[in-house]
Amino acid sequence: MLRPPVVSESVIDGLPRKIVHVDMDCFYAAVELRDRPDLKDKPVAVGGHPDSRGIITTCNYVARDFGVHSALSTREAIRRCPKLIILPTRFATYKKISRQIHKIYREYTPLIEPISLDEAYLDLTENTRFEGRASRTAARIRQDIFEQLGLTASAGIAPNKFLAKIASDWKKPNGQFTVQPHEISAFIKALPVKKIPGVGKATQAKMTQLQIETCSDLQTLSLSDLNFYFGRFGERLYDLARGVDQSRVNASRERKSISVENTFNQDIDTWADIEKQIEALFEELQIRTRKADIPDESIKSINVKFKFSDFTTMTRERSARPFGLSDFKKLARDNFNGQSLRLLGIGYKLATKTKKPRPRNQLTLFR
Ligand code: TTP
Ligand code: MG
Repeated sequence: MLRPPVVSESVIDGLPRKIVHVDMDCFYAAVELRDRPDLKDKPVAVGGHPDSRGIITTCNYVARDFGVHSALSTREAIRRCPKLIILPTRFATYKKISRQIHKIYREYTPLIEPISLDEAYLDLTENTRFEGRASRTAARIRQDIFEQLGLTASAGIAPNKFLAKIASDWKKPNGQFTVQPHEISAFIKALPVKKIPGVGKATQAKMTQLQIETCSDLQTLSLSDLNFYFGRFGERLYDLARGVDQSRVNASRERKSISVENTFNQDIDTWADIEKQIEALFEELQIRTRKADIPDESIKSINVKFKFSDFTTMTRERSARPFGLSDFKKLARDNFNGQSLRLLGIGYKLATKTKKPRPRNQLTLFR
């Protein structure tokens, strides 16, 4: 298979880049604890009520020691940690604080790509503070956030977005980690494949079957092997396994859709299997949607994607509300024709903010 040679360092237009990924520490819980310092050493979660089938959005590190985590049902969280204190979510407050965090970022660079309320990529390639040293600058940004907002953040600094994102998790909470260009090769070899964004449970299971645990193992597969086992994701895996990611920090990104999909180890062809898959995918879609802070009103339609064993693809969409689990099931059921499937996906299309065209020349109004 023909493919351009891999660029060993993350270079775009001949320039090595300096990317920082900032991720706030237990964001919603940290905001709540800022107002309730008396609860600091107690297990605290933010989320819904146990009686109303609520779920935990996040919790502090004390609660994490009990096995409480994001997306767990509140009922189960209380079972694991009976003394858990559950505070209600205050989205408007988190949004306001997120805007304040972005104001700090803008003092350092205009190139900011928000991922969720608490997570963003910054491109510091052109930054001249601290002699252009991105690690020192990232430390300063974290310090500003702490001094101005009383919240801690972690950061990853690397020549590309993929490595920066992984690195921000390395010294969490309240820490940072830098991957220098010459360290990429060693860093990536030891990296467990489950740390690669996009490698979910199904891909991970397939990799375990192939005895692939680290990116070093993944590097032994050829591009055609990767295509064979992982479909279109194979090409991306080829790059990521080598620490290569050419994607740019996109400051004007507007999300147009959100979707999740699963390629099966073995094709499925019964409605019962498809239904089970839709249930699992729906749960994942809910988590992703909540984390990206997408309000229900901005969902325009739902869609279901089938990829058949002959690799042909069919997508079906429905724009009539409601957009719940049973609606995804119905859309799939109405379009499933018994052909075996190698992949199933579901997603939402989102309304985008339409920019009103500005009048070309205001003066003409007064003529
Ligand atoms: P994360 O950055 O994933 O988690 P976190 O900031 O709480 O903790 P960490 O220190 O590990 O980064 O998510 C950011 C916020 O998004 C989190 O505070 C709450 C919200 N969220 C949900 O509402 N549902 C979810 O399933 C997840 C994962 C997060
Ligand atoms: Mg976070």
